[in-house]
Formats: sequence, C-alpha cells, structure tokens
Amino acid sequence: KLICPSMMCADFGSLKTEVAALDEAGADVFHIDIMDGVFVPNYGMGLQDFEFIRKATKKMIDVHLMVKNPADYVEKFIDMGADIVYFHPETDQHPARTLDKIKARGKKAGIAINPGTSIETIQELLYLADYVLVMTVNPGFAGQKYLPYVDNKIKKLIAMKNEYDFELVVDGAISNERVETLSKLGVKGFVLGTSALFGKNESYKEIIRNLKGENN
Ligand code: S6P
Ligand code: MG
Repeated sequence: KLICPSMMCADFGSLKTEVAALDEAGADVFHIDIMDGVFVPNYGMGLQDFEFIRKATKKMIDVHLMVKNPADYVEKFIDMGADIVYFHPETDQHPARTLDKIKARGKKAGIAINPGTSIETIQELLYLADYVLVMTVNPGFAGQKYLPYVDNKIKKLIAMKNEYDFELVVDGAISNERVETLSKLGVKGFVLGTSALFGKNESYKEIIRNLKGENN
C-alpha cells in the first residue's frame, strides 16, 4: 500500500514540520499537484513548493501535472527530483512519446485519467505507463465529493493491470473506508487529502498506522 499525501492540503504556514511529520509517520510518496489555470480552473503548487519539499524529504515525490502541454515541463520536474511524473493524456499531442521520455530518464511514468475519460481512449498507453492515476473527482480542487460512477472503471483497470503491467493509484475524496475496500480489490496507491489525512484530530502517525494495517 502506498500512502501519498496530497501536499496542497498541508498547512503551508508550517510546511517543514508537516513534511517531517508525514515522512516520519510512514508516508510513502509526496503528491504535488501542479495546475496551470487552463486545463483546470485553479492554480496548484509551484516550483518553489516542489523544491522546498524535495529538500525536506528523501521519500519519493510524484508530480501530478494538470497542465496543457506537459511535455514542456517533464524534464524540469525530473531535474528537480521528481520520481514519478503523471500527466493527463488529453493535454498532450503525443502522450506515448512523453511517457517514453520520462522512462528514458529512469523515472516512473504515469497517466492520469479524468472521471469522464474512458479506458478505450487511452488503452494503448497502458502498455507504456508504470502507474495509472484514476481521478475519482474532476481535477482542480481538494475537498470534493467522490464520483461513484468511476468505480466501474477502477474495476476494469484492476482486471487489466497484470497484462499491461501497471499499478493503480486513486486520487480524489479518498476516505479511510475507500482505502480499505479499494486496496483489497487491488489498488496500490492512495492520494490522501482532506477526506482521510489533513485537518484531523488524530496525528499523521495514528492515521497512517491505521490505514496501513498490521501487514503492510
Ligand atoms: C485534485 C488534486 C488532488 C487533491 C486531492 C485532495 O485536483 O489532483 O490530488 O488534492 O484529491 O483530496 P481530498 O480528500 O480533499 O479530495
Ligand atoms: Mg492530484
């Protein structure tokens, strides 16, 4: 099970302490949302935030590019220390080429699939992707409602993941209960924001310990 804190939900007034606490609590991958105000109607974190977090932890960092023409930026994020790069195939003229470009740099390549994007439109890319990030909300904002119709797509992708050789990660309104049920079904990673991790009374350590259970 990979626990991936969505850092746009962290308390930016004490970002260093937040990163250290999550790191120590057993977070596996720090999830950085980058938005351009065009592909999604919002602005996410910036390069400075990414750099700051990269310096503050040795854990893996993934960058979730919600931007048009992501190929222009993948090298930049890899140079800055991203371990996994996700982009939305519909934002890129040549998504297959961009996936190869990320892998050629020795990093993990991921595609992010919007709730309204069907598997058929990205199926060939599954051969090239190391990770598939299934959006369970429309991208752009934290604190939204889970879209239950995506469950069907998650199940289909779980059935395909061995043949195509990718791991599944879910992003959007992921609660404790959903980590539990989806993990049993075969989802590997969980991007956690306001639904399960941030702004709670329990410590990150307690939350992550409970989420991971005894065995993993
Ligand atoms: C949304 C972004 C996500 C959110 C995360 C927040 O566009 O890609 O990573 O930050 O989903 O989690 P929650 O539990 O507040 O929906
Ligand atoms: Mg995200």
